[in-house]
Amino acid sequence: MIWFTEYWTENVGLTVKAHEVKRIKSKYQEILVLDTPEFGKMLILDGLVQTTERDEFIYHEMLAHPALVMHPQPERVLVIGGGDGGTVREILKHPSVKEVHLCEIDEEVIIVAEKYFPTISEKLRDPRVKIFIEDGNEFLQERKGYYDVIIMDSSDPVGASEVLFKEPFYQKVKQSLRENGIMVAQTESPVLQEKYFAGAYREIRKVFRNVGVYLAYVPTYPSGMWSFTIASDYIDVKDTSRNRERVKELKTKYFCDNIYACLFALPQFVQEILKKS
Ligand code: SPD
Repeated sequence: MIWFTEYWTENVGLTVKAHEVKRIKSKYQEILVLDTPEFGKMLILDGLVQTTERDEFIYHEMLAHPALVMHPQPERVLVIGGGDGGTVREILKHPSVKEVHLCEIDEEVIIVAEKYFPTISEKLRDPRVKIFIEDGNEFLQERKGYYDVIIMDSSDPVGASEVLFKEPFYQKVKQSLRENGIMVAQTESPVLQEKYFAGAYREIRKVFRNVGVYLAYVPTYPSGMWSFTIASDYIDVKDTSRNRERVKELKTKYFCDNIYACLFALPQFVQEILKKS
């Protein structure tokens, strides 16, 4: 057994007692798989928890479903990052989806996910899924006006992922959407990463006409309070009276019609951060 700590700031972190299952150095990062009593297996990239068997459904459902429900008929979906496959699994619960492209820079993440996280990666080989091992920023150059929904399932905005939180990248995302297109991104914790959270919101607002922020509780992410930012030029993404009947048809464990109905109910302090950003 070892003790592993993810440092959320210089002063606080998440510490778990675990068996080390696998540790490898890929071309891009250190990939660590731990097995823990409370959270099951955990996938950790460069010291940062990406997903755990116990709470992954919360993040993946909340990242994928709101945008897919709001879109009138999502057929072509792109995931940038998300090599563990959890977001792809959720996307495929929407019967209108015909094609999912997954653009993951690090093939080793997919290999590790398929070996150690079968319940998360189970849909990666579905015939509707095409995997591209590429840099998301470069991948979008070639995909003008193609997607109905683009989902940024990136890691935190440090190192290679930093560019995925900036205006030029969101411009490319916008150009890659077709009419009625919607994008959604994971945008960090308003409690412990206010700078990144507010920064992402500011950059997305420079590019898209309609922008909304919503939250979910993800126990193994910094502070537990996690944010998602959804945006579209065509669709009023804050109108959660849209397509509510489709929510009831989804088999989910966290996302549900009540959560959808008040998706944009934000605590006062989060509203204040957004107002001043
Ligand atoms: N601090 C953790 C942020 C991780 C966001 N991406 C996770 C990828 C899981 N599919």
